[in-house]
Amino acid sequence: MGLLDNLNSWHSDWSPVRAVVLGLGVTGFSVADTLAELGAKTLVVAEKADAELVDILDVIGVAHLTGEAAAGLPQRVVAFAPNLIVTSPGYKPTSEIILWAAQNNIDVWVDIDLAWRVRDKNERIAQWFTVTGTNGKTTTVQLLTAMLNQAGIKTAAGGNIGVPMLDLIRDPEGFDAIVVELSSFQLHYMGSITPFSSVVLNLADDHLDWHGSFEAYRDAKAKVYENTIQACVYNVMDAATERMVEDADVIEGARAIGFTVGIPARSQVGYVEEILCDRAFLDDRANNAIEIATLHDLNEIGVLTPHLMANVAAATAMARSAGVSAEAIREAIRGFKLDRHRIELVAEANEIRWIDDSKATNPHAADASLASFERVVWIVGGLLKGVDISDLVEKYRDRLAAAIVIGKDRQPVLDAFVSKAPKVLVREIDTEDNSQVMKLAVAVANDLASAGDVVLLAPAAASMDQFKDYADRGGAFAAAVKALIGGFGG
Ligand code: UMA
Repeated sequence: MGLLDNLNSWHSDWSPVRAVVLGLGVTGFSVADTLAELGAKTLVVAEKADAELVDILDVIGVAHLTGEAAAGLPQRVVAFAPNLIVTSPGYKPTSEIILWAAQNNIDVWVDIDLAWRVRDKNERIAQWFTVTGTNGKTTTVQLLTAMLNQAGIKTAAGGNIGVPMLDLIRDPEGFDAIVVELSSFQLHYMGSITPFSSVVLNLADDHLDWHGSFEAYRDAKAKVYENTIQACVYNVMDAATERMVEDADVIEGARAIGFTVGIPARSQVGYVEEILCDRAFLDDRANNAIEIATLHDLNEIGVLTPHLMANVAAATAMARSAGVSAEAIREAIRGFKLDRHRIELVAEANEIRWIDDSKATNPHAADASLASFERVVWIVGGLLKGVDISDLVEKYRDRLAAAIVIGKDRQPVLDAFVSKAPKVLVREIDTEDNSQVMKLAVAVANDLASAGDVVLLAPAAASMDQFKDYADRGGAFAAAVKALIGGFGG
């Protein structure tokens, strides 16, 4: 057995560990801080690093290498002779240090692996509920967290949602449950953990440039089901997720539970007309179902769309696997509000609805959004991350009143319209001034939209080419809409 195999507890002896930590964002900092506390020898390597975090590393006595010196495979890393590398999720598998680690049989972990091993820091050891998928992760994680808390199970949300897992593990009070949002990047590097219940919400192209291929992306996502104890929750409407469950090695007794926006079969959670029903977690599931909530309750959350219904059903299946009552789930749904920039109605005037779905950063998310409306003036484009948008353009061409193309590299999007939807009216926003992009796009949309249309910002692309992030992009849209037509009823 190697050194690392014995390191399964916060209370293990971590002093023989010589760890290189890659990256100094939220993940890298939480890892370096934890390793320092555990007594491991640590060297942080990050090209871009926040000066404030570097100062803290100096205070806690952690060595670091930043800027140019951190590029490629620094000699200092080789000389440090690490027996462990803990990478931030953003590092590509083709990064020089990662490749070097593989050649030299040095284990590469991500923060999730370290968090799993030291989860016994507190006497209160949380059960982990893992959530991944191309879209809907954050909403589902938040819903499930609310449902578990409503049932009196002290729960926090962590992982890709923005709170590093090691921060939760080191919380002085601890938690009964942690809902862990896992990105495909984290899953790619992640070793073995034992989640209580797990879910893959859906699977579509995203981050293909990072993973190298769709298969590699899918295989990363599928890891979320491995070693599940209680329930592997899959999407009945997405056969790929069911196949992942079939292929997974789970703990004996773990059940496969489906969720759907249609009528649930046995061992599924879904909808019978207006009612969210559980046909999985009751004895007489052959003949019966438990009523959980109504569409009226869901309507309280935000604009009622099929993917909101799917996310609620998935969270419900996960909560029911932990024995949460129908009442607690219903209360949690009634009290829940969607985050901003997720199919958010920002204004309605002259029978035109203006909807901000800036969070739709890939075609799959935009697909769910476009499917929700009859006739759309679509604001689309941005950083495509190696994903082809033409299928989406073809699928919705009959619903599009017009398309307004933003982004620095508009050509692939324009080409998709030429080849797949030549009849759709397309306008290009061509400006070097990023502060003008949304103003111009909204002005054009206002000219092209007619009564009954939805003007939909669902770019199917990341935002960083013209905006700080998706929130900034959505904010710019809402501000431009309000400046032009006023808020509701303007
Ligand atoms: N760095 C390099 N070289 C690289 C890559 C990164 O030097 O090739 C350095 C940067 O200079 C910086 C650090 O690494 O010092 C940043 O690391 P990171 O990009 O892994 O980001 P973190 O700040 O640690 O945040 C990560 C997630 N980011 C990514 O996966 C890109 C956050 O998800 C997550 O919330 C956080 O960990 C806590 O778990 C963000 C995200 O965009 C929201 N996720 C993607 C998505 O949801 O689609 C996967």
